[in-house]
Amino acid sequence: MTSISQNAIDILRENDRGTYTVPTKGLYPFQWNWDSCLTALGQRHFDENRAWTEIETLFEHQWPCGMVPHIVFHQKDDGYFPGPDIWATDRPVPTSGITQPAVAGFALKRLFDRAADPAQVAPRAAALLPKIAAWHRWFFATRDPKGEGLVAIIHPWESGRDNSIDWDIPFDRVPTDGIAPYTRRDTQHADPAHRPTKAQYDRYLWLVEHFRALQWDTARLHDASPFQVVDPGFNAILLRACADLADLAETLGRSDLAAENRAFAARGLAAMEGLWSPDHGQYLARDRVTGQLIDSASVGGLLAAFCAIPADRAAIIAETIDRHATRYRVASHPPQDPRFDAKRYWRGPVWLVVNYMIADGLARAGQADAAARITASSLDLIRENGFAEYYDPQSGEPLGGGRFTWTAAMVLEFLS
Ligand code: 9YW
Repeated sequence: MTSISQNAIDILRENDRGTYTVPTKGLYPFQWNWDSCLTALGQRHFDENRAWTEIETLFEHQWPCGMVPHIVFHQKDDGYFPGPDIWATDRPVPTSGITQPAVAGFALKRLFDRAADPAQVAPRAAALLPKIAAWHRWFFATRDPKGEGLVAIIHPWESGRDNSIDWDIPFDRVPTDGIAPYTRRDTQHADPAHRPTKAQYDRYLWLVEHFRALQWDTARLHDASPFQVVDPGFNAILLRACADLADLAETLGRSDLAAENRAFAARGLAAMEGLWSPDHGQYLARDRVTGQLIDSASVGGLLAAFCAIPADRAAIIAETIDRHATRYRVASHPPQDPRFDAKRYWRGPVWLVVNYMIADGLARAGQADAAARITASSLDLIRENGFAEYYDPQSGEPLGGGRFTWTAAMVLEFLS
């Protein structure tokens, strides 16, 4: 019998396109930002050199302003919508015009710390360091214009949790009039009942067309967007990346970048307190347009444990995960909420990448048992149901794309 680690390696090799890895064949034929950074963590277990290349390739497509786009369209492929013609960002190699969770700083530090020979990879780390620092600088300059310490996403796709219940209220404000007719491709690869709705796609597209009309001038898009949301999960990833990048910068003799990123992390952590909900026992997203916290206890507020939140908050998050009590943890939305939908993408299903980051954060915060329960549950899910894109948290049914890259990468991490 083939071991799950060998299966995971086979999937990572199968989806490898030489210098970048596709999330899965057919459904997602390009390079996605946070997928790649997490994929590198899996690749390091069998090919360290290849893992570094994955992140280096992504940063070759960083925009001059510092933004790292959420998709790099390396090759033509009509199997995905919206493709490069819709984005029309006018980049040498086409990319999308929005970003994704900034997990690169965390991934870089982990690759460096766990390298077989850190001295040998130090030059590669030193070359990536200022690029990641420029991305972080871009975030705070363009997505936190009032200096609150936390950044906003301006499109649900940026969160990586596309159709989360968190976005329902602010997303209602996005109009749909005037969008060009389009044909979705995701619903041709996967069950439409497990994907975002047409009403959501219309709004995704309206925002893309709106930003395109502003020539993708990233300095203007935040204020011009009717959708501005401060997501605790997205910010936790960025703040963890800032703290990790600061440590690495110190080690590599870049005390300027260390100081800058430490300051981002400290200010952001203080501001995270404003997102805490004692009633829900977790953090919540804030609608920046209205200033209101959004009453949606999704996994984004549990993912906050990935950054250095206070230990008592991490303990409460561990209890909240237990209280939601799905057979497979961690559901992207708790079944106790009537809006929960066990099979629809980010409105209920379990995603292994999120599990990995929550478990990592809880372990660091002294919640070793809670972290171990997430790891064990994640590996059960794979042994029983294979390497899917996401899973029903109650039945474990595999959903979305199959032979999925970042799921495979996380398995190698969970097993290590
Ligand atoms: C899309 C690739 C991406 C992930 C996102 C996930 C989904 C669909 O797939 O997005 O069309 O971009 O929501 O987090 O990066 O795996």
